[in-house]
Amino acid sequence: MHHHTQVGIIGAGPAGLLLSQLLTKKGIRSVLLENRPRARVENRQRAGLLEQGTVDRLRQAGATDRLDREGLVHDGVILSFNGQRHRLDLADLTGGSRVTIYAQTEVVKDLIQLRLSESEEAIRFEAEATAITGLDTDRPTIEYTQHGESHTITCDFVAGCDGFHGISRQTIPAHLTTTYDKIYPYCWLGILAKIPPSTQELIYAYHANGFALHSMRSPEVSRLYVQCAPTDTLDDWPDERIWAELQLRLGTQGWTLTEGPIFEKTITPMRSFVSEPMQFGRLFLAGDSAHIVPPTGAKGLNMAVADTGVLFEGLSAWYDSGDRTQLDAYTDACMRRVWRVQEFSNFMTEMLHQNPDKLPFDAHLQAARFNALVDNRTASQLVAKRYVGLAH
Ligand code: FAS
Ligand code: PHB
Repeated sequence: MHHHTQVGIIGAGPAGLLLSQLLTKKGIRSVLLENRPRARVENRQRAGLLEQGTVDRLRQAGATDRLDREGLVHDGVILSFNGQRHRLDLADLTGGSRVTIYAQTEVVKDLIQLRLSESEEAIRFEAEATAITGLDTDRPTIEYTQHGESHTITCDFVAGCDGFHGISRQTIPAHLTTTYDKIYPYCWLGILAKIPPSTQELIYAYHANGFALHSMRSPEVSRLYVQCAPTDTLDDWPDERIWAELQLRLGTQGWTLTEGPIFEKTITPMRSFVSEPMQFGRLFLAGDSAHIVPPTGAKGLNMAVADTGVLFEGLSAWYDSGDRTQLDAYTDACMRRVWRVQEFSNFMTEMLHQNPDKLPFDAHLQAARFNALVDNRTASQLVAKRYVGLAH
């Protein structure tokens, strides 16, 4: 079957869904192709922290009703170094900015609900984009398969929101692409546990045994992470070991972590990746299709939303007046922020994790970086502004 639309979007993650919703509110038609079933997309455990800019974009899309009711707004964050805790008062240090804890799964569910309530045809699930052609023309084509049948969509523009493993980035000719890749020698084991959080705010912990993070999803569900080896599997981490390491790494005088039933466990590799340019002809990449950051800085989802905002503004200008200036400058408009966020995510990651290859010198550097951050208000202000998404 053939279909024509204005913007063909590949990938129903946060980037693709938000772009589709923003375009629809602007009266610009789009079709969104997603190769996984709806349930799989809605239940994929990933990010949890939203910057104010992300909340603002979701509000512009009309997707914040539940977020306003259920999101947990945080004024501060706790950094722990071998059990010594230091609270960064985000609101004080940034002149009033905060972050919101609201799981990516819930953002995705809200956007899917919105899109399908407006049109059953808005999202095609189990529809895998297999090729993008005609990008050097004004009518590119997306080929896709769904339930064993082949289809095509022609459009004015293609938004490649298909994540790190999608086809969009691969469609840009290799000789025009430069990639930058850094793989860290450790991973995160993430769990969801049916227990009330043992802390009101997130705790990022440096410990000789390795990094740990205490986050949450609701007053009843805690989200926790421990650094593990890249060779580890879930079999290496029975519940008893997870709780023992979390107690040790997050622990401080007079505080214990509440333990309880773990109902989700995943191991996530840690990687920094950038692919330039983020566009080719009428194809524009947004989110993980163009870049990956280690989750220590809580930036992956927020960067995807920031790209989407830039792309939406550029498409709006083109449809309003035929002005292509913003679209032509899309990569440049995104890249400055992408590299600053890469630097922040790398800084937080290397300051807080145990690198198996590190020298005693490196351990002193980590301590010095941590102390410089917490002892100096100006340094604390800069880290706080970058954490909430102000200084990018
Ligand atoms: P996504 O990867 O979310 O979405 C891409 C979509 O495209 C997917 O649904 C995929 O199925 C679909 N797709 C791919 N190829 C396709 C094709 N050919 N045709 C059709 N559809 C196709 N970020 C944080 O800030 N904090 C975290 O704690 C955190 N944890 C993470 C854990 C894991 C395991 C992973 C992989 C990422 C994590 N991230 C985290 C980063 C994550 O949140 C991403 O930044 C975010 O999902 C990016 O959103 P999108 O760019 O929309 O890409
Ligand atoms: C989460 O809640 O999943 C989360 C929060 C902050 C991070 C990473 C993950 O830096």
